[in-house]
Amino acid sequence: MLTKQDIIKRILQSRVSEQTDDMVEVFAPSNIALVKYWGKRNETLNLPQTSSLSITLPDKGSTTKMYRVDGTEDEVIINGVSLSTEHPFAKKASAFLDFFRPYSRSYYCIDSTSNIPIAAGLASSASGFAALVQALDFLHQWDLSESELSILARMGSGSACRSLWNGFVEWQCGEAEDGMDSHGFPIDVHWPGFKIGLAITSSEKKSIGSREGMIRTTKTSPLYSAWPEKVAHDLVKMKQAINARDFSLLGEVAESNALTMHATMISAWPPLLYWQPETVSQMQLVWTLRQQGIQVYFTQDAGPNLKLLFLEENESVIQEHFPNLDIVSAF
Ligand code: 2P0
Repeated sequence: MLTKQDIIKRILQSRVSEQTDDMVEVFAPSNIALVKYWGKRNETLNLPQTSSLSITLPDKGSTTKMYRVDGTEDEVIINGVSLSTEHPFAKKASAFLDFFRPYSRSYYCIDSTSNIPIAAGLASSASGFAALVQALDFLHQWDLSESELSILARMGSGSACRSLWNGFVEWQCGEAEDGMDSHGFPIDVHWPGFKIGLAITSSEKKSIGSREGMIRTTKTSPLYSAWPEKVAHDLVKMKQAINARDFSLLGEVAESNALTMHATMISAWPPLLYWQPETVSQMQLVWTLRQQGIQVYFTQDAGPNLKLLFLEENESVIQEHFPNLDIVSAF
C-alpha cells in the first residue's frame, strides 16, 4: 500500500532546494462544490470514489505566512492565536509537514488567517492546505507544477486540490493507484454575474468532521451505492450547463446533487444530520422564491450553512429576503 511519504518522494526527489526565501505569504481561496466529493477509494492518499466540480470563492480563503524556525517543533498560529502543539489543527499541520521534512530539513512557523468561519462547512481546510503547499513550494523554490501542487494539497485535505485556481474546477478522480492523475483541472469558462451567497447561520465547529462522516456514510448508508452513478450523471449535466451558461440547469443539478449527498449522510448509522431548523427554513424560502420565478438555488456541505447560487440580476431581491447574506462574485 502506497503512503503519502512515497508520493511526496516521487514529486520532490528530483527537486533541489538551493536557496530559500526568509518568509513567504500566500493567499489560497476557498471553493464550494457544485457536484460533491463524498467518499474515498483510498483513505491514506485521499483518493475519491468519484470526480467532483467546484466554484472558487475568489476573495474568501486563507492567507498563510510561513518561515523556518530553529528547534524541533512547528509553531501554528491561526487567526492570531498561537496553538498548543496538542491542538488538533496544529497536530494535523505538523503531521503533514513531517512528510516534507526529509526534503526541507526544517521546522516552520505557519501563521494563517482565514476570512471564513473555520470548520462550519465552508471549506476552510481546503484553502488552508492549498495555501500551505504553495507556501512550502515558494519557501523552498521547488518550482512545482500546478498539478503537483494540487496532488500535494489533496493529500492534506481532499477538496484542497480544487483550491489552486479561480472559477470552475473539476477534480478528476483518476484511476492510478498512486493518485498522480487525481487532481484539479481548471475549466476555462468565464461567467460574469455569477454570485454565491453565504447564508451563515452557525460558525460553530461541527461535531463530526467530513473525514469521519465520509467513512461512516460509505460503510453504513444503504443509499451510498447509488451515489457514484448520480455523480457521473450530474457531472455531465453540470459541464453542459457551464459551457452553455445555462443557469437554471446548473442550479438544479447543484441542488439535487447536494440533497442526494445529504440523503446518504442521513441514512448512515449513526445518522449524520448537518441540518439545523434554520437550514430548513432557508431551503423553504429558496423554494418559495423559485415558485415566484426568481432563479435561486442552494447547495450545502458538511455543515448547517447554505450557499445560495444566483445571478447578479437577482441580487437585490435575494438580499431583501436574506438580509445577512455574504455575497461573493465568482468572477
Ligand atoms: C466537497 N466536502 O466536495 C465535499 C462536500 C464536504 C461535503 O470535500 O477528508 O475536508 O480532508 O479529504 O476535503 C470536505 O471534505 O475531506 C468536502 P478530507 P475534506 O467539498
